[in-house]
Amino acid sequence: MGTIDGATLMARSLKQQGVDYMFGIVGFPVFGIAGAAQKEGITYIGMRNEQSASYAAQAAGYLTGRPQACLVVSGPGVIHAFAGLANAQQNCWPMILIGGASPSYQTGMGGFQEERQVELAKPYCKYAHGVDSIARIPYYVEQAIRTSLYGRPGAVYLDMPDNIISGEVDEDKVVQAATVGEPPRSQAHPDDVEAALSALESAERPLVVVGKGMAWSRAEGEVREFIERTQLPFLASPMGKGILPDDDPLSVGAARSTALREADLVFLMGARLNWIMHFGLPPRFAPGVRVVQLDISPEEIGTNVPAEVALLGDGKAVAKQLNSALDNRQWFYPAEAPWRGTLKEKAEENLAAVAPMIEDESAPMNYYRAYRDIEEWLPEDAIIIGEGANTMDIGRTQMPNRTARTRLDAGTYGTMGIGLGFTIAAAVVHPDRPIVTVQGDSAFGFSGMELETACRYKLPIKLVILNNGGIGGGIAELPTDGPLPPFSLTPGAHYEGIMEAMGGKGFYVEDPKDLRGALDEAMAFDGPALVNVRINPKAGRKPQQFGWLTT
Ligand SMILES: Cc1ncc(C[n+]2csc(CCOP(=O)(O)OP(=O)(O)O)c2C)c(N)n1
Ligand SMILES: [Mg+2]
Repeated sequence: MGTIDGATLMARSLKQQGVDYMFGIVGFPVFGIAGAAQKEGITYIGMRNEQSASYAAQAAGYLTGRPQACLVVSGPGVIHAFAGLANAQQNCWPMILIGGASPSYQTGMGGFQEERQVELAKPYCKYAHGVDSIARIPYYVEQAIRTSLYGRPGAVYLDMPDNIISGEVDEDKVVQAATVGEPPRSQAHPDDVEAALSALESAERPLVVVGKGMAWSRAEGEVREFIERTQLPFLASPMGKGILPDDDPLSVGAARSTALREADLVFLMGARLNWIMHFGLPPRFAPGVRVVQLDISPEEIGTNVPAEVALLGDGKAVAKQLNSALDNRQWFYPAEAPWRGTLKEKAEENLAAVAPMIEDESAPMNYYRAYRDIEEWLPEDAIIIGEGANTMDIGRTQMPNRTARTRLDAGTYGTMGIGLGFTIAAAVVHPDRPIVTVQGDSAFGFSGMELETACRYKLPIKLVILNNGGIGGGIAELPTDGPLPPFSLTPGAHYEGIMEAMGGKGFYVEDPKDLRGALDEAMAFDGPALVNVRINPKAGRKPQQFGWLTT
């Protein structure tokens, strides 16, 4: 038997554990790992910034159902990638970050790009470890992947010193590891399943909140059956969109605030009562709202509002239990319940409130007018990435999702910068599907240079920038004197020129009548395309009863 080097062993171990994609930036000391990964059949995508690489790895993890890898150099490379670790952790998405490290025999000497990486990674992930032996690489990879995937998914970190990467070991000394199987699917206690259904039956104004936990557990079939059978009104969380189609008649997305505020019982299906759901507290929820909570993580149960019934377990398995238990009940929420009328009325009122903006043909256009064309243009099976403030929030309501895991956005952490990383990951994982990204002009700036990556790999992504010349609100033109407002960005900046310069196709639109044509041309183009749309700097969301962070 011969010898094997650490880089090859790392790549082989990752492949064994179902890692098919690696996003990263090479340099000292990780060159060898990227090359070895390609030899082992892992698709390697070289990015332009580690933040984007780390965002790409977690989106690929969410989309494939297995942790995917991010590979970065020591010191600053690892520090940049922490952005992705933290984001993955908050989103409960799996990923494995592999950081190069200074040789272990130089620890503490002030080595090139030396940093206390394991220590610093710890708060942002489920598991962080230094690899201290070449022979045990498969062991560490198995432990990291299993930890990332099992229970509530999250980020993990492995630290790979230079001497471990480039060192060699006799093949017969390698400590082999088992392949991590699919996560075991835990079930809720049958008494709790019955109690949950009884609670729902007893509610006057029930509301189901469908979160991305159900998307992660691939529970779309079971959730659809549950809603069909119970006829309960439901609301999707931002990335829970598509588990049921947004245009399902039982969706109350168009009456979100009323649904949350007036429900007497909320059934959380893989959704959390964090800031996105206004903590489950007044004034956004009724005081004393009853909560039935399905979650994979015991620590999540009761967060901010005590749960009347806890369904602790895997989303898909528990939804199946609920459906089986319904066989003995023959119950569904009645069609004539007044609650349905309240929600329908409010939804119609909200739709009427935005109708004039949707129809407004003035230039530069408002967000709703822009989204009218975007929505009509969006292919049915597109994966949609949204990023920005107004751009993302309005896009959430104006761009429908009809299948699970077709919406990726700034998520639980509210991170600007995920845009191109998520887009590239979606395009790499789903080469068969249209990938459409709608970003604000500020959001685009955080990861814009990844356009080069998209062009280099010939990924036919379609980017739309809603360009209002600023963060949240914009400016119409740069002031000739006085300080620039802190939120300002260059009005009418020609971001489409960056796409052209990298080899893609760019379009600039000022008048709403030109938008659809540009979108169609972008879609027809066989490669990456960007449509830069001038938006009225004063445009915003429809008037809201509560600010977006009102608790
Ligand atoms: C990493 C990070 N930095 C800063 C912010 C603060 N922030 C929230 S939204 C946003 C950009 C909003 O502007 P834009 O993308 O142009 O969308 P618009 O609302 O103008 O349509 C920023 C900078 C953030 N959420 N994340
Ligand atoms: Mg903007």
